[in-house]
Amino acid sequence: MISPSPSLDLEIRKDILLISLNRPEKRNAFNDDLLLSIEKVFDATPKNIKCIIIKGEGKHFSAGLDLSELSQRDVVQGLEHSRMWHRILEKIQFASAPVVACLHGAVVGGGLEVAAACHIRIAEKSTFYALPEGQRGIFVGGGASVRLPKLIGTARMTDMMLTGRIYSAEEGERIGLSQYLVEDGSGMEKGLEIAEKICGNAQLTNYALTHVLPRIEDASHQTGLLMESMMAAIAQDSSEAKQRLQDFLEGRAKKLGE
Ligand code: 1HE
Repeated sequence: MISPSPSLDLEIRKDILLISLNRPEKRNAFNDDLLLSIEKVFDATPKNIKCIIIKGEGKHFSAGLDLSELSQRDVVQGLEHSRMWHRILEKIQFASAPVVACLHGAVVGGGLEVAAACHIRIAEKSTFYALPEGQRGIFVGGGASVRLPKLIGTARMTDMMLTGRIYSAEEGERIGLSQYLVEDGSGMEKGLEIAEKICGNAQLTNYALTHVLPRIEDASHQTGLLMESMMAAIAQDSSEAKQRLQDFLEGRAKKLGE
């Protein structure tokens, strides 16, 4: 797969697609070129890819929105720009394969919004999280007000923006910003380990987790339960599920945690 921009490095390792934000001189701040390039990659992800990893080159994952592109926009352009972020981050959240974010250094503003659209977040100890929008006199525009409260609660997001509070990697793991906390320099190793596990799952299970579970979360209690039953029935009817259950019953399945 050829990268649409020098600001984005792509590498395919077997069935894993590695995406590197490559604008370290601007701390991987998202200008429109970088964001639209990400969209092109998610629109054209090869069918054989079973997991996607996103990471940042240099000392930081991302400094968020490229503020140099912000100042000249009027209201309509601002609305369209935020909706563009929504469109593209939806493509990350509802990608054809689960997305793992390997985080380090700054994960701030739009960088945190991109991370929140991913399914698994692995944070190296250097990671820190902030929403400087509050201090810059603006508001989040890349979906944080919908995705972040689901991870950390509305009260914590409100505090981050009202006070400029910065969460460390350790705190971030405790409150739910990342699922994993690893030593500096070992994020990619952990990312690949997690990606291998994801690749080993039945495709339909991964689909249920990344496409159906978030819809169930947004549905009413009763609708969610019905959606769960329907997904469960579809999943158990697949030939892959039947084979996996057979393998377990005949002692061929891996033990839990293997
Ligand atoms: C940038 C950006 C950026 C760095 N847009 N150019 N995000 C922020 O408010 C965070 C702003 N950035 C920072 O607080 C810091 O850069 C960091 C803590 C992330 C890193 O610090 P440091 O000391 O390593 O780097 P630096 O010296 O601050 O920046 C290096 C260069 O990157 C410098 O440019 P240069 O030409 O002077 O070398 C910076 O101007 C540039 N740079 N961050 C543009 N964000 C969908 S809405 C989302 C809304 C938001 O994301 S708002 C939050 C924006």
